[in-house]
Amino acid sequence: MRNYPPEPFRIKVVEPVKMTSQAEREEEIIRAGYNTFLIQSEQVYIDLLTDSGTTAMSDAQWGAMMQGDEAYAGSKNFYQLERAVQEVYGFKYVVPTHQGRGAENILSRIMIKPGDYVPGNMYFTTTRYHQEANGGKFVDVVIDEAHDSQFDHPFKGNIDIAKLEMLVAEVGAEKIPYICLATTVNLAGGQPVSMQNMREVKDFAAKHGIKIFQDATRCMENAYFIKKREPGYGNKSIKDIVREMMSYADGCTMSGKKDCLVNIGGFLALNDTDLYVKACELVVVFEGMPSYGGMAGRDMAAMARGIFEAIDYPYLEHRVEQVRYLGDRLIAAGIPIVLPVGGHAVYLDAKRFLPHLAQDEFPAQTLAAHLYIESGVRSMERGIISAGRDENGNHRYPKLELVRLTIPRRVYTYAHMDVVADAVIALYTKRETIRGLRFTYEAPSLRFFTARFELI
Ligand code: PLI
Repeated sequence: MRNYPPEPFRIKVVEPVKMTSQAEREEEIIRAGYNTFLIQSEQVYIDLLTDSGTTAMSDAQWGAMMQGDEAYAGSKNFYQLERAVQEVYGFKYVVPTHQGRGAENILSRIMIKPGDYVPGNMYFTTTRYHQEANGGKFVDVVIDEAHDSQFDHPFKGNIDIAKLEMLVAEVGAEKIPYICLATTVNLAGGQPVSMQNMREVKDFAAKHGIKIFQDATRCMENAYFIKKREPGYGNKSIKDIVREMMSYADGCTMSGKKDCLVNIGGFLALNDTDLYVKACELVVVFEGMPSYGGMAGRDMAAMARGIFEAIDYPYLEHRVEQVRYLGDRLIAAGIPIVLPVGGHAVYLDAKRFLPHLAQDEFPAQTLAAHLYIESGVRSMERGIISAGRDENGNHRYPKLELVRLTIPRRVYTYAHMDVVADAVIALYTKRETIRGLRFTYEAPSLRFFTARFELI
């Protein structure tokens, strides 16, 4: 009996993928230095590296691409995008950027002074990079449960208000330019934040004169969980839920490559006129004119359309439940994964999958490499390598040592999910034979993208 929502679309264009042999994959992973970021995409059968920019666009979005107005200034597609953001997110001003980190760069530069503290519900790599590059210190204020892979909590992305209170008592509210509230929390496993928590954070911030900026990268998936799990929201539309979520913030950064259903693009949205003026001064330096940021007119057209498709309930239900389907298959086979299953990915708990490896033998990096060898499925390390080094040059040791199986939007079928589940289960049966890795090359920042390894 089917217990999952079927695809609310039919397939008009197909992209053939290569089926490789295990010998070919062994050769490729050595060439890639055991880093799945460095594998050539043509050598991948099912690509679960990321859901970022890997979305299948709709026929309407491709149609909109043909109507790109590539004027250097004042493109009609900018106004379409601006109206879409105003209508769905509810913010007044929109600054387009080439992707999410472009918006993070601008926000961090206009808001953060050296010596400031930026609390957030768990770090994200690029977000923290920009906060720290501008002299800020990231402080994790997510609830403790988020760091426990086995703790089943409906809103595991929530902020712990007591941690915020402690930070204010310690450093003073004037040292906290804003709270960075991610919806959903990627590195906790795609875990949502409840509306109740957003309200509490807003009350707290208002009391202390602190602003709130959402990292709204996966806000639609967060809205889906609110609708499903939070009392009082079952009959509300996704759009109404998103509007309410955003009403508790002063603005947001957005990676359009996720919940705007496009392959490239992002934006910074704001309500404050002075901040908007400052953001426009910086966007011309780093991205482009305020009416295109880092995007072509056709990309803005596709994003304007994608914003509306992303709040369509059948799309969103299929998207999130497809992820849950994969998670349920792994849970049934006894595979250690992060609970509950999040909105965009299933996360394997590498510490429990490979308990014979110490964390500085890089269990998650190792597991991702072996899953590729086993099956041609590409995944991503989200553990000690992603966490990087601290100011003293030591590894940060995150509690969560995870491999992310990230499901692109509208790209794969349930049969693909079965292939992935079978591959993970097969690998689990021979887990004891797997050896750890050591670095042969490590970049000074965001090392996970380019690091190279060899077998210990
Ligand atoms: O990849 P960008 O620059 O468009 O967006 C950066 C970014 C910001 N916040 C969050 C929560 C993200 O997940 C994010 C990008 N995520 C990537 C690339 C990922 O693979 O998860």
